[in-house]
Amino acid sequence: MTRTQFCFASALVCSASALVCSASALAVMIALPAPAQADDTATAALKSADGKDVGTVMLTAVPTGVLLDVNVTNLPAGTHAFHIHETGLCEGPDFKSAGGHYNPEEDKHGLMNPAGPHAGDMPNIHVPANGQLRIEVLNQMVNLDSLLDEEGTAIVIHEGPDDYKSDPAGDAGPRLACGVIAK
Ligand SMILES: [Cu+2]
Ligand SMILES: [Zn+2]
Repeated sequence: MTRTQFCFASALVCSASALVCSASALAVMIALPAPAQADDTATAALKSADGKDVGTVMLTAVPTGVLLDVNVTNLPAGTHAFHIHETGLCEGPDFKSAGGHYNPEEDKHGLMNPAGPHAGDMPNIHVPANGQLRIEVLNQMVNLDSLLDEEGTAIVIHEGPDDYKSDPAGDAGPRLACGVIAK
């Protein structure tokens, strides 16, 4: 749409042939600065079971997968499983609506499972006593376009740690926080 609109705009001023018009529209687009919300990023706003804001995850498409910039606040101290789940729906308080782990290849669960892992399996996060943590995680098993498909996907943080081997969910306990991955 944007390109078409540019084409009309420059057609008004240049009154040249359609071919020249397309060429100048392209030149205008190249000269524009990148938009604030680029096509290669997404965000998940994390909410706790009682609906409080507990942080954000910024996702950026990179050549080998997706880089997640995780910024959590007000979470209980300790080691928590950190996953991408298969459905973009976070209904508290149990967040079961987010479904199982994101697993398009139909593998078994666990970073240490010879028959795994799920694409949505990621290392545990370790939240310090003040409840705040910022870390960056590279997931090379996913790409951003697939995470944003029709069903969507969600980031889920669990009460306990992922043991990296118990199928289907690492024995990580209840879901503490959830955030839909969205543009
Ligand atoms: Cu999970
Ligand atoms: Zn898993």
